[in-house]
Amino acid sequence: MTKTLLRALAGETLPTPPIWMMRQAGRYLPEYRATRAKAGDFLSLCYTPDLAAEVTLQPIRRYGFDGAILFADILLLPQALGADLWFVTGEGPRLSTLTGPEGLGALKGKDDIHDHLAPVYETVRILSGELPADTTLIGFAGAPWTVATYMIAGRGTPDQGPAHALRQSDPATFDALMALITEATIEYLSLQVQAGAEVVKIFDSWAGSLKDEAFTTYALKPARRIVSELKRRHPGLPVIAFPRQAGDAYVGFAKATGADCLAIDNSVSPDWAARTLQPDSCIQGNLDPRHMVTGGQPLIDETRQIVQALKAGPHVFNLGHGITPDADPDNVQVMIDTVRGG
Ligand code: 1CP
Repeated sequence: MTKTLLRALAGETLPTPPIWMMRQAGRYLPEYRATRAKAGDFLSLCYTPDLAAEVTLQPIRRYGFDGAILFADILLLPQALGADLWFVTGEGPRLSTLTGPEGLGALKGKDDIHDHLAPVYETVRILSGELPADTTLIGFAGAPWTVATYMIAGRGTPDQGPAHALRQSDPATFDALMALITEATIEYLSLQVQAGAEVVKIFDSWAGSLKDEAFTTYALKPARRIVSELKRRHPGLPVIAFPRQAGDAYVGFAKATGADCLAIDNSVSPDWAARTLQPDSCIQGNLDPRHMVTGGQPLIDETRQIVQALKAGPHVFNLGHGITPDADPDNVQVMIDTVRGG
């Protein structure tokens, strides 16, 4: 196995960690903005395989990242299940809201999503033929809880209030929605793998608002179900789990779910992660994305500190969350040079 990202995910400790970056295809890159303008809008970009493949490749050409993440969005799956989805410029995604059993009953079944998602699988196929031989192709989906928060509220929410309210007021509807998303996610990721994705990542961006038992029920258990079924269907498939802002609940998460790699956000210290989490799995992370905006010596110092802290075990260098549109593309190069050159 020559691909460094696959080696790290298989548990190998490498002299230099492989690197990729969440939202590496995005608005901070002028070439992304140009292709997005050509597509017209964000969803057309996601559903036009040639253009989605093009923006996936842009950061690989510019920086030579070790991983390429499929360009798509976690909200395409709810749309394939029948939710309305649109993006409001300058504000973000909007969906129809799901408030009770009628909304749930109107959704499609887990196996009825593939016609809608066919362009995504086509993007994966194009990429698997076009990526450099040493670049690993990463597929992804949102975790059920995070996807449910958007389907219920119809938008991003600071505290996931509507989803918490529904799980308390109508647990039957909420649990059935979680089960549908979980099973549809398995089908979706499985077809990404068949199309050529070599790794899959499960983004639970809002896992941090689940505590104790709720975390176990709505973050850990669905991840365990998805990982075990995917590995049953695709033996040896590496999985990265990202229960963002999980804090103490990061401990044991990789073991309990079967994930090969735990992605951590930048609220936890890499030294703590090395001691507490890395004995169980590869660790991905966790530079504060603000450094991509501010740059300078603090960027170099913190990058070195993370590499140093995690160098005794398997590590994939990444940010703790997505790079933001106001980032300076030159700072990304500084980060990469620091990781690779010391
Ligand atoms: O061009 C634009 O205006 C769109 C900005 C953008 C981009 C570049 C959105 C809208 N989605 C994406 C692509 C995307 N989204 C990728 C592609 C690959 C890459 O990383 O390069 C991935 C993996 C995602 C995942 C995603 N979408 C997540 C999980 C990760 C995270 O950031 O926490 C979430 C929560 C979303 C929903 C979403 N899509 C877009 C926005 C602005 C949001 C967040 C909305 C909100 O909560 O208000």
